[in-house]
Amino acid sequence: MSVITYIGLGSNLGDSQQILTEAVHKLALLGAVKVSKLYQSPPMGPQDQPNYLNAAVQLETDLEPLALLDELQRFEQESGRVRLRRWGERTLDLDLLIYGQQQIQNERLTVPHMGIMERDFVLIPLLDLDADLQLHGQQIKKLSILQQPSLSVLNAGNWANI
Ligand code: PH2
Ligand code: MG
Ligand code: MG
Repeated sequence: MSVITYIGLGSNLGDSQQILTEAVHKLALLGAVKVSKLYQSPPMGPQDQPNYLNAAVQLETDLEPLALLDELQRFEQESGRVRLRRWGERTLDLDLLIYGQQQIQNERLTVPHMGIMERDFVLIPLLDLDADLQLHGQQIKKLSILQQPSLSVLNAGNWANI
């Protein structure tokens, strides 16, 4: 049975738009996808790193959570993933944000993804995909962090050509 999942995408090394486009095409092999706008956002964490490109994908898939995580990690590796330091620059980051209504906590995975509620570069792309999305019993669109967003829209169209 298929489940609605949400994946967060980020990149700030290499040709980030190309890298995120390829990631969306790979995600589309796992099920039906819907893609958010493409955003540019200032780095959270060390400030001596480039701005990020961020987006989110809604993926309807039959994969179980850990099988989906395996695929995401494979796609990160295939992109030539480089990750230099915690919160630091990386070629491709694919985070499993939401998996249906499930709460998951094990050594490999915490879902909903931790830190999600404090990150406008995650929340705003999610709202593109579902304006009424709820997290931890709260309407995302009502969160106060969204009143002063730090990110900007880079491409509001079909940037991933999907
Ligand atoms: N990801 C990080 C660290 N900092 N900052 C922004 N703006 N966007 C990200 O995706 C991001 C970050 C590590 O995953
Ligand atoms: Mg991340
Ligand atoms: Mg990650």
